[in-house]
Amino acid sequence: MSDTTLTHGELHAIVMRIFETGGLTPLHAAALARVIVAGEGDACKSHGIYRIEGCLRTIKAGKVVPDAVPQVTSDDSAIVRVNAGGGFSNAAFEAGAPVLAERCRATGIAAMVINDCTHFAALWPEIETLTDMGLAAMAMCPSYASVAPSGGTEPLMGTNPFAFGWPRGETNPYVFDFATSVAARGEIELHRRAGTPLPEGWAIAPDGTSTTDPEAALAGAMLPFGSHKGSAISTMIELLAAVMIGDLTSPEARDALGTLSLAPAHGELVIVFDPARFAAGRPGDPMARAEQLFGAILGQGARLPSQRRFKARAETRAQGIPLTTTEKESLDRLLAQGLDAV
Ligand code: NDP
Ligand code: PYC
Repeated sequence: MSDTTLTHGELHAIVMRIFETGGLTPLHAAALARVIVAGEGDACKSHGIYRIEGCLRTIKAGKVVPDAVPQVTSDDSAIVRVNAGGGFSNAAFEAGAPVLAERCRATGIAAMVINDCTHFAALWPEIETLTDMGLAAMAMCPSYASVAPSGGTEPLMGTNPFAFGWPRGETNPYVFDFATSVAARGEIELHRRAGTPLPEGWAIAPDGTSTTDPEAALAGAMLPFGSHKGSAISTMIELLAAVMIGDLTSPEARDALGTLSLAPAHGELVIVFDPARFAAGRPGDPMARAEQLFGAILGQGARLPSQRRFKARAETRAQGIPLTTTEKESLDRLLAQGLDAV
């Protein structure tokens, strides 16, 4: 049972004011508020309002440029570059997305490289921006070293999120978005705050033994999902979205930041595809064929990824976003005290 209910617009206004009070320019305050309200509104608590304090701490520590202006460069190739200038990734993505879509329309496939950004967000808001334009999309980024490779015992990879989306016209898109660790680090932090144990198999303690204690997990290492398979996908992300784009790998991002309690700085890679261009000259409509596949999945009683989120979104748009008294008091405190609150 919630104690307060806010509309998406009301929560956006509060979160934006918190970030402006914290020193972000309106460009960044608005972009951060959009992804945080999207997370809270879609019941993705690990990337909702709980992230505000971490962003403010990162600003206070001088680890992000609060008034950075993203620089977009493109030519007639498929690669669009956005230099975030040390600012948060969200405004950089928003600046580059229309150019990325234009390049994809021209070439059938295009990639956006975001460099020198501070990154804390879920990837699905970006993916949905692109599926709304009728494009298939994938996004990935490193994080900071907190996950041991399968068979190892020391943090090396990040929680390295990977997201994909397929457009479905007027229907909500097909979207998945997950950490390549068993769970996002934010989930472990939420267990720590709630005083609840972790499920088995999420993490190892500093001595390398399996643990369900969130404190020991945060001090030790998280584990990749699907053992060697998740470990390999996470390694691919380090290669494509760090090494290949000339930006920091997860161990480099951790060393540059010197802590895991602030938001890390590194790069991000987004790739978009125009399904009609790829299917040109081949039998069948790719959109209709995709619908057959989704129908077959649902026909077995399985659900599509993001269905839970879309249901939560419909509910919070109709009834407001539920917040506990503690959460509302925390927002009030952050608004009143700004950076002094963290
Ligand atoms: P989850 O494990 O909660 O969910 C992963 C995906 O699987 C979601 O798309 C989810 O859809 C879907 N899903 C879950 N259960 C089922 C099911 N039974 N059938 C079909 N689909 C299902 O995500 P994570 O905890 O791994 O990641 C959470 C967020 O953390 C992501 O948004 C990610 O981008 C973010 N993150 C960001 C990082 C960063 O550095 N910026 C680092 C790591 C993570 P649904 O939501 O509808 O349940
Ligand atoms: O939840 O793992 C996570 C995470 C790390 C950086 C941003 N989110």
